[in-house]
Amino acid sequence: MQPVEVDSERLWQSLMDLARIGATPKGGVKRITLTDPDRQGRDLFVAWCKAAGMTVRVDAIGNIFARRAGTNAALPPVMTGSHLDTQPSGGKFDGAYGVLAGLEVVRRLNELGIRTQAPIEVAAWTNEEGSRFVPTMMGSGVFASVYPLADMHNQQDIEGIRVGDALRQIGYEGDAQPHAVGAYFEAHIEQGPILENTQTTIGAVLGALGQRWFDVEITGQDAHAGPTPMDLRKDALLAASRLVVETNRVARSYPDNARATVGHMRVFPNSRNVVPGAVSMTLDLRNAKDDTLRAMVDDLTAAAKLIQTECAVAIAIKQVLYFEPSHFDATLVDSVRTSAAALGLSCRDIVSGAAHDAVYLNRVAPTAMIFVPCDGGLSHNELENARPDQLAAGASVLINAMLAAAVVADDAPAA
Ligand code: HGY
Ligand code: MN
Ligand code: MN
Repeated sequence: MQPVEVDSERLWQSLMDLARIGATPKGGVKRITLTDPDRQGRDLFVAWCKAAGMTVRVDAIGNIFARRAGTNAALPPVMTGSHLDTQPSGGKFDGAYGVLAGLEVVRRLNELGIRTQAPIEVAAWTNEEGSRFVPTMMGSGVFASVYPLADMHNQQDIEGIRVGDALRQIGYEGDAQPHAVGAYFEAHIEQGPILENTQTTIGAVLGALGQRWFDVEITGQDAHAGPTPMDLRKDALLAASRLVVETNRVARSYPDNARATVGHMRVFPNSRNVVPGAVSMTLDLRNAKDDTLRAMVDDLTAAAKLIQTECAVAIAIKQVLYFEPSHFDATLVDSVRTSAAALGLSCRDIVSGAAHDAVYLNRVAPTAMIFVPCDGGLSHNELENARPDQLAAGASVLINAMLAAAVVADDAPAA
């Protein structure tokens, strides 16, 4: 069968239509998980899926499953998808691309009258970003039995709102039960510079870095900024600042794609003429090798102990997330390469610095990802951008890889 290509304009238009929901002034998107903009994005996706003749189910953590029937309902679906939630200053494509590329696969199969033996399913996973509620990839984590549902319903945001309550608030607490998955593919922008810098259109993703996230509480003593001598201070922000520098040092001194980030910090009492008495901050450490990741953590923990002594503060470090480096299914990764070649697209192997729902689907089904470039490798930024032709190329690789996995029931004439 000739390789199938998707409708580039229709995919682009759907991305732009969805991006209007939660649009931000600089051209980004803010659809924080389980807020009303997230609900609106979900509703639009569900409406589009129903218009494409799909049946839609929602599970108890809000994951959406849109299914196109196959000729053999006994077969587990070949699934694709990603997430509709975004970072607070997110872009139009992170997550949305993978969900709408999946929808475009179904729209295109409908158009061409191609039937598959296995059902085709498109998923929109709840709270992939982990920005409002920890952990990241929460919905796919529940689906893959990494996290107990009840625990996730009880997770709270910084205002003390529970996931379960927020889910009910937007009307997305469903009752669909976990189900088998025959294969899972996820299309995503790379969110880094490699594909663009090497003029490559498709990334065949081998796996993703392991991650360890920590919450850090630093306790010193609020004091007056004038009369308090420098050597008597218990300055929590000074300690935090030194920990930020050490975090950066650790990432720069370890191999295997080491990454370390302090992305969130709150200073108390946050008043210009008070020595900060407390700081809450986050640590995000990543590495391609589990033992190197462990060594990074040990190094940073030792540095924190020294800072604690020298700054006369208390530093409490609590791990809130851990998953080891993941390796995707070799056969499916090869089907990505084969589909790219059949379409005449440049393709290279790549390891994902970001985590994706595919990391957890990889625990319950053969899994692979398809990357496409994004401008300047920029993501988690309102200026995130990607080219329509490359987004369509990735979706065309997706449709052909999925057809191979789902097995075409009959060779309907291509339109
Ligand atoms: O942080 C990540 O890797 C993903 O964007 N949640
Ligand atoms: Mn993403
Ligand atoms: Mn993201």
